[in-house]
Amino acid sequence: MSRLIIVSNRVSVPDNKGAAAAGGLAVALQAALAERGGVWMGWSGKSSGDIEPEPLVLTQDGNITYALTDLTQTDVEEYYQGFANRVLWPICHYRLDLAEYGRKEMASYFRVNRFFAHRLAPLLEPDDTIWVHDYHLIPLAAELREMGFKNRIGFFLHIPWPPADVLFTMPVHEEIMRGLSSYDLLGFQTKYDLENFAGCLKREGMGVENSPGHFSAHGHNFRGGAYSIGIETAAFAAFARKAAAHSVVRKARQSIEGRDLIIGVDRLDYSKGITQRIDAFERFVTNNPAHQRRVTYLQITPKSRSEVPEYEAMQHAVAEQAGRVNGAIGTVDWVPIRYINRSISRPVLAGLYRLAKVGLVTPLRDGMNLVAKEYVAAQDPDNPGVLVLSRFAGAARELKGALLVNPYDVDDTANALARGINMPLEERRERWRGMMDHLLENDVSRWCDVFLADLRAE
Ligand code: ADQ
Repeated sequence: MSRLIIVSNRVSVPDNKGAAAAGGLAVALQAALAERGGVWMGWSGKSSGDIEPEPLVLTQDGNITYALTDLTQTDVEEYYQGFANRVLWPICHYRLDLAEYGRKEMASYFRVNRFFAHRLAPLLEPDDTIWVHDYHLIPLAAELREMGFKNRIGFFLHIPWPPADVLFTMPVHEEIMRGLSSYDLLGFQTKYDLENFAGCLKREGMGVENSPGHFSAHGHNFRGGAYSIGIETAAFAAFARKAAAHSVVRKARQSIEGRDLIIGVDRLDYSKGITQRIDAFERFVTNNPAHQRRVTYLQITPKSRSEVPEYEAMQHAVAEQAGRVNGAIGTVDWVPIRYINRSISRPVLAGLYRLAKVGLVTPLRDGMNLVAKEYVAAQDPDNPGVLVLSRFAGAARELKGALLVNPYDVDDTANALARGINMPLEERRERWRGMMDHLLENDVSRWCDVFLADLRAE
């Protein structure tokens, strides 16, 4: 079996905290690497200031080599915070209003991809299979092809892919499309993302779809498919079963004092619809006085990308909004919203999901959304909670037992909350069983195996 080379912006180098600390994706990719042997390369997360980064730092763990590089401060600002997070991220989440184009940032994006290709090249062998992850690294295959590499190279996009009218607002959309066309296999989260990609290719005659999922563009034939990412379902369910004994989960249970718990868990990001969700919770309580003082909404939101101004502003906006709602509808003995800005270990998170009667997952746009899947996996089969899920999350294509909502419609989400809180046990069990069976079968290891098998198939 040929070696596997994974390239992603950030790399999960194992630490002594083990699998409980690592997310499902890291665990699955490490397992795929261990099976085949190989390399995981990416950015260390560190800046080298204004001097050229030192050579790659290589760490060996069994048959896996972790290869990390620093980036100059200019590249951190222009490639990572700039083009990746202030152009591609908002565009792919349909937020044209937040995209900030700059020539320097665009140039840095392509320059850093060339830099990655040159740093990776000495580690490559002719029959290695290369799997590139996510929007930071779209041009990487084109750079490697330019250097003469003929390896099979696949790409998986973790975020949504927008339709042509949205993508084409980006000045370098042609170069981005050419970059994608240099891979052998493109993986998207859902068939809608794949359709959007095919539409972008056809719109200006950049390429053709010869048969479903088979494309020709820029002189290269390649395939595209929908590969919905999963979680480590069985392991996550096991965390949740054992979590009741955990002191943090015990304390959380005591503090709810018999109230119904609604849980939201998201990175702090404008795509996650947190402010609309708080509005919906307030509307739910106001419209359903019987639930006043009988429900707690726990929103767990670690800060992310605080160096990007939109995220910094959001941090203040959400905290202020939660405070305002608590002031408006709370009472001396009831704090309706608990808002926590910190990272929680996966076993504890699993236990908190299990305590919650409703999992409230309402992104305005999301590639997949793993929180929705984790919430389902963590439920007690005898007394499962209800998932309220945005129709604009990729997960909505799979989780048919969820109550689907339009997160822009505050009343819709508020009504679904009421329905979820009051849902009879029999219906909850039936909805949950179907989703859980699906998640057990389509877990993250399967996702990984299917993508790699397709990438290796000629
Ligand atoms: P994200 O946008 O980060 O991922 P998501 O899929 O929900 O979104 O994954 C978030 C992960 O972070 C989950 O595993 C969750 O448990 C964890 N997490 C969130 N808050 C946490 C907290 N307070 N403490 C600890 N862990 C926390 C991107 C795309 C998604 C896509 C994934 C995977 O934006 O659409 O589903 O990649 O492809």
